[in-house]
Amino acid sequence: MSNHDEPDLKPTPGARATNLLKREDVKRTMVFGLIWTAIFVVLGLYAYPKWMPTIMSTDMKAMERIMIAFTVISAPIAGLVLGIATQAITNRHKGDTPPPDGPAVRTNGPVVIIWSVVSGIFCLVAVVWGIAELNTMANAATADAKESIHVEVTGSQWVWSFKYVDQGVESDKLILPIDRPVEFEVTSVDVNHSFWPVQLGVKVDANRLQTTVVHTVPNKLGAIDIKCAELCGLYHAYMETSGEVMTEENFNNWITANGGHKA
Ligand SMILES: [Cu+2]
Repeated sequence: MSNHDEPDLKPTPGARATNLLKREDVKRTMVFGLIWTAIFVVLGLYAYPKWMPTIMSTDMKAMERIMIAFTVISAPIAGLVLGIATQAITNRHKGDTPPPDGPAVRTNGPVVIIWSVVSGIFCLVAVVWGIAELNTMANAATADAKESIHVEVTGSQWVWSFKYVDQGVESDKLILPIDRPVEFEVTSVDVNHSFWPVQLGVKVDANRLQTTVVHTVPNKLGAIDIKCAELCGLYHAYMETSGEVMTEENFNNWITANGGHKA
């Protein structure tokens, strides 16, 4: 459809990007995207901390920080996807003939470069943050190794059991003294499970013939929920038990009441 005066040149990628931003539907998509982004940022900063389980260890505090930060970081991505969806839903084509497709975004150099670089940076942040956090936890475990309580945790379809090696007590409840490091040595007698004392902010696989170790320090009195975080069969969802973080004195009383001895 070119006329004699204007040569029919393809627009450059830069011009295509600028033209894209001038389109009415693109502007609306961006406004919707910004609104969704703002909603997720508010959710991450204010709602998540309220919805999270009680924080009963520094590990759980670190988990909260990560969840909040990752929610805020990924808010623009969710915003973009939901922005496009909202625009599509609120601006449906009416009539019989569908309009022709626009040019594919994958051939738009600047857009492809921006989104590759931005998602690359997001992934790098996630990886580096994760490694740093793991390192912090490993260092704490090493530093606390001598004074830790050792609890052997065994998963089986579909119950948890806890053995206090040094105290000579076995229990189906996880009882821990406050402010004392604990080392969980986790295994399974059948299929793979995952040991998850929710409020302590740690989670580790429970595998047959293997012992996986995880360390934490409970720093708040109260109830703990213990769940299985690995689909392990029919009653996986019911593989729960309760626990409690109590004072050192109450813990020792509980140990002796169950036939154990102070270690
Ligand atoms: Cu399970």
